[in-house]
Amino acid sequence: MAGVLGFGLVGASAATFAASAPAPTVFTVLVGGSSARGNISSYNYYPDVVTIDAGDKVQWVEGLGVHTVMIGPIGAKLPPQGSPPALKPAGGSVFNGSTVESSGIMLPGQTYTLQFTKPGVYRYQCGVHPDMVGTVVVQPAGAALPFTPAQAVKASLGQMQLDLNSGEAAKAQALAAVRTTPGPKGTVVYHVWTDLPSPTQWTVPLTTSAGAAVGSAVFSLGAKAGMSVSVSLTGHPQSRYSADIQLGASSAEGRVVHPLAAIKTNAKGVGVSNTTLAKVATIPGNIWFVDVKSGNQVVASAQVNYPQFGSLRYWPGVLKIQAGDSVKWTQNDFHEAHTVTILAPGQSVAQAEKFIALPKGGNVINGPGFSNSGLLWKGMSYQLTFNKPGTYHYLCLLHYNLGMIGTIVVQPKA
Ligand SMILES: [Cu+2]
Repeated sequence: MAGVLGFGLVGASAATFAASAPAPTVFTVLVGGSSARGNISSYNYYPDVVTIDAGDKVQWVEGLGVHTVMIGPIGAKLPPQGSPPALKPAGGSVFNGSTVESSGIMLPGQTYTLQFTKPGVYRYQCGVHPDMVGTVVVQPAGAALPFTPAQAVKASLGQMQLDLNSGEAAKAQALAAVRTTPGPKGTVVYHVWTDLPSPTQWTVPLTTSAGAAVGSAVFSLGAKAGMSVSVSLTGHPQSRYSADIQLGASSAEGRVVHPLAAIKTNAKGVGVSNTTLAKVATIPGNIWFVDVKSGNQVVASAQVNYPQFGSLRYWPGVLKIQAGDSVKWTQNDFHEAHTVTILAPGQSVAQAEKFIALPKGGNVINGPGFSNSGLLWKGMSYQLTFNKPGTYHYLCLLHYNLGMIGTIVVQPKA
């Protein structure tokens, strides 16, 4: 498996693990994932929760993306994603629970290792990508571990595949049809997606601590900011259960971020609650837990394993239109920003990069020339009308070197 992924996995073997050698055990966490063809990326740490003992080390191994690892004291505010301090290395090689440690930008194949000395549940995040988070659970030294390093790697590859499969499904949806709407005077507006949309609905199973399935929680994103959460439960008849969304690695850490409506069960023990949360625009993955309680006791919980993927591509990458038609690009993914940039004849990418954040050139193209959307974040659009036949190549100034390029072929009006 290590050969297929292209990097060596470092960690104690199962044999040395069982012998509890004095040397610290090293757990590997894979950073980001990529599909075999390279056009789907996943924004996650694998495994998303790694459980170690005080004195053990975690080694993060960067895949094909550009990410960081930032960790600090429980509850501490870390530098905002994308800010200069979030991208720079900080600290050393030991995390004692009270410092801020930061890998800085990790390029493909790079590693970053921290030794953890203080028990606790520590959440960490990427300094580049929103909602890319992971958790290290540090148990007291010598405590029994749920997984050996080898078992953790095996579980992590399964998690990565789930994210990438979700991305492949979104890609199939992106390619299923040419999306058009009528433009003025009999012209056509073609819709190109930049990146891929994440699912707008996601279901997670509710289980007891013993693993028994007792219901589910369904998250649905509305067209505008806002989310509805529906929790279904089978419990005791004619009972009342409270429910909430917590932040953390497990209900043990639990800080409630969103209370949910109580669940009242019927004579058969079945109940459903529906809650609308205003202004929640994404479904965070691996940060949220849903807990269902009877009195103060947690009777069921669910980890919200929402898939975190994207694609540094335009969909479709090549499009044929007629002179007078328009193309409207819409950015789908919240993990990244992109640009739609057409270079002028003889203009270099380096020259164009000076205008990366500035829209330039208006919305009509009458021939070769520079045009730039500026940075497109999730939900933002950019529209160009092509009046002159020709072949127009364009690129994303942030990701062109990773293959984010597109072509519009403008044919004479029929
Ligand atoms: Cu881009």
